[in-house]
Amino acid sequence: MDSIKDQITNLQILLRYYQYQYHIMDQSEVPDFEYDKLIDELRSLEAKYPQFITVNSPTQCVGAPIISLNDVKKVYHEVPMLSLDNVMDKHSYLAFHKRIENELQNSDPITFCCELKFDGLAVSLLYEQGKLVMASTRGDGHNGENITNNIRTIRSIPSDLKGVNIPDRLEVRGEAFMLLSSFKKMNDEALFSGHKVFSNPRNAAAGSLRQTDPRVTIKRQLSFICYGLGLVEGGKVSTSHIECLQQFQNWGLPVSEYTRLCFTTNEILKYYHQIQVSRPLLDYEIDGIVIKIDNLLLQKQLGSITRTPRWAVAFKFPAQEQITIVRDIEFQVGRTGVLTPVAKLDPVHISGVIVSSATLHNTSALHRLGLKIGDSVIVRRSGDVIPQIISITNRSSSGLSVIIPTSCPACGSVLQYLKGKIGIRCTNGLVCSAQLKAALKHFVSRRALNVRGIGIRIITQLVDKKYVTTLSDLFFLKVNQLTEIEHIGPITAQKLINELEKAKKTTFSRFLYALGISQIGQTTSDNLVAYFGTLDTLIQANIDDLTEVDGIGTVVANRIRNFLDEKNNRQVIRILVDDIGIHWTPIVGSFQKTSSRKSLLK
Ligand code: D41
Repeated sequence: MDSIKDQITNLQILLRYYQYQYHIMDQSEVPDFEYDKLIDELRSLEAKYPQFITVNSPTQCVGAPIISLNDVKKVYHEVPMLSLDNVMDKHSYLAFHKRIENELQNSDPITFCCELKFDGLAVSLLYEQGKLVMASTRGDGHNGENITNNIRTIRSIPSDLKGVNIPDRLEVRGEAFMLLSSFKKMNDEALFSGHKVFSNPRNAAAGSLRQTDPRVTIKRQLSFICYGLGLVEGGKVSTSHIECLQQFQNWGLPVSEYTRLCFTTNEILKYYHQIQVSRPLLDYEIDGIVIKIDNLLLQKQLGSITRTPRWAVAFKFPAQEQITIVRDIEFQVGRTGVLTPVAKLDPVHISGVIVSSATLHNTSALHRLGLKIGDSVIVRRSGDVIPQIISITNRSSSGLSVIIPTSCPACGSVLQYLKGKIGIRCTNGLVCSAQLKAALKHFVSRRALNVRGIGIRIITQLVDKKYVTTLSDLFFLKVNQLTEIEHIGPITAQKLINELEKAKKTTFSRFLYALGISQIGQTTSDNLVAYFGTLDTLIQANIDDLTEVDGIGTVVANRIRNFLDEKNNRQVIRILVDDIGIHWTPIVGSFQKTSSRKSLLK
């Protein structure tokens, strides 16, 4: 009997520690599914041996323990903020559905409202006479923290509701989260200035909401989506969930455009699969869908068990994270010469794909994590992006330190240490074979010159055989050189040459983007083209002219100027345009250098 008690106590201690790491320190040491597994284990042990349940067992409080880093004010939730039960597969979902049908004993078919499950933080907004008076976190479901000042920095949350029939007191519940694009931007900036880098958007959103200085939060750009009601006094809302959401929208509150009504299990499963397919296209993280009974009266009839309503369930997507072991660390040289550490892993399956390598942001991330070869790590794969190492779960006692290269692993040249030691860079430019390969890959890519049939496999061999030493060499390739590449016969070789010929007709913006100037993406290229109109005008532009262009600051302006001032780059551009004949239809109606954008705006 003692060992059961120990087992329960150990699980309680471990889970409390994980909760603390997650909710207070904004770090996760275990993947979510591992945490869920442990809490389920504890729950079933406590169900069998209720004498060992303690009031502060992690199973007895939802979410964050009521301790916090700062002395923040507590807020009591008159209507408790419940959490959601999870199902992980179709079988368990169907069991939930059947149970509901049985319990309601309703002859009419039940309507369900299906929504996305945003991966952020549950927040409650209190409006009095249509004015936002309080915003709070969920905390343990009964007591949360007052985060009104930070919530006021979220642009999509109105401080005044508009429209008619607004109850005197209205509590709206929803999820605060960070867009993936904002997350990336924030982390890039943090890396540059040596600030804390967050491992995922959820932790970043949590960190932002817990900021004591709202001026920091405002820079973090959080988003919000409403998904439910809390308190309603002095007024009425609809008795249908989807109509409530519609009402929220009419009052100016943000709701998701993906919410749908479903009438059968087949429709619900179809929704689940459709959302799973769209998931990589979204600019935010979701970890599943939420299925709710639409009728609020039926919801009431079913009620809740301690922490979760009986009328709703979260149907989660399969885990995107796994634990594995780091076997080696290699350094890859990117297009701009920056070295990225790549961990070679014991292969693991993550959502249908075998993952055997993962990147770290940069060399400083390696130091920050203190990663050693032999350590166990959490690897995350989301969408089509390269898998990433999120954190270390277990440090190997005999772990080998990573040897940071002192010369470029591709060309052997001396390395430069970047500002704030955030990274290391090979400054050999296109003379470095790794940078040349990456530059060529970008040059021919779909959004650049779109040369079909040429990918990294062919590029690697062409560079290794020294048939291509600059971007322009691609266009001088002969059939007999191409046939020396594996799997290329004379017919394919001729086809590739034809494709290269076709690619010579392009647009100015594609050409500019294809050059691979650091920080010049498609949008910036479009803006540069719209502003300068011709290559000659752009080449002559000074820093002041460049900073007039939408989205270009002094850093990017200097990058462009440095690129254009480099003798080799000027020569490659000249060869590409004058000798090879890359051309585009001239742009009409651009702003041109003489007409300043600022004066146009006046
Ligand atoms: O998008 C979400 N994360 C989401 C969370 C959602 N779409 N709906 C939710 N509905 C509820 C109930 C049914 C309890 C009102 C939720 C949550 N709860 C929730 N999220 C975190 C705690 C509770």
